[in-house]
Amino acid sequence: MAIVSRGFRGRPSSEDKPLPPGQYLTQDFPVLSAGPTPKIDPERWSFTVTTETGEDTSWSWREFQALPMETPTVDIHCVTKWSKFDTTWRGVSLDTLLAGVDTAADHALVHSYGGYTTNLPLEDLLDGQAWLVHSYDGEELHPEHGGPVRLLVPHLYFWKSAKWVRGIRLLLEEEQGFWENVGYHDHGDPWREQRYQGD
Ligand SMILES: Nc1nc2c(c(=O)[nH]1)N[C@H]1C(S)=C(S)[C@@H](COP(=O)(O)O)O[C@H]1N2
Ligand SMILES: [Mo]
Repeated sequence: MAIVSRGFRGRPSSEDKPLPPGQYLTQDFPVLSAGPTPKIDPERWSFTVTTETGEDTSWSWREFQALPMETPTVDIHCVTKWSKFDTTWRGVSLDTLLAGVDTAADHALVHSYGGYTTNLPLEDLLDGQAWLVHSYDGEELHPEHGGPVRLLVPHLYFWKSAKWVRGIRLLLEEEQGFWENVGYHDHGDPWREQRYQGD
């Protein structure tokens, strides 16, 4: 029944949601990587949060897998103008990872295996807005999409969602990442179309 009435309306109801300015909707899942896909053995994978005082908190693969998991369904928006609705992921909330971390920082610089970095305000990683995800659409995250683990910050342009994530540095003063350093925005809110520095 739902399919018949949806058919009469001509398109699935999810496409009635607004898109951020300048974006178009895509059904496929483009791969955008600034370099080669690194090979990462989960046995040797770890994730480390480093505070502004140099205090490290690390999780091995096994420790990460034992954390409480969530299954967010979210819309994603790439600065190259594609958006994808209702993507489903599985992973650990940054609230869980940062709960025991003592910091006065306002900024975060995310680091990936392979050398990619991206910066964002620390508050954009908190309050149910960001996850470290290991699955996409019910399957293990494919290496080209950031497996074994990527950051997911869907309310910001997708370049902030670092693939092959290995750690986050918490900073009192902002340090720019790979794209921000060549002119992309430090915050990157798609609804405010913050594509480039100065937007
Ligand atoms: N480590 C790493 N993470 C990255 C990138 C990258 O080049 N390296 N590209 C970013 C950009 S610009 C986008 S749009 C998304 C693309 O993710 P996808 O390839 O899974 O679509 O990853 C982001 N995370
Ligand atoms: Mo992107």
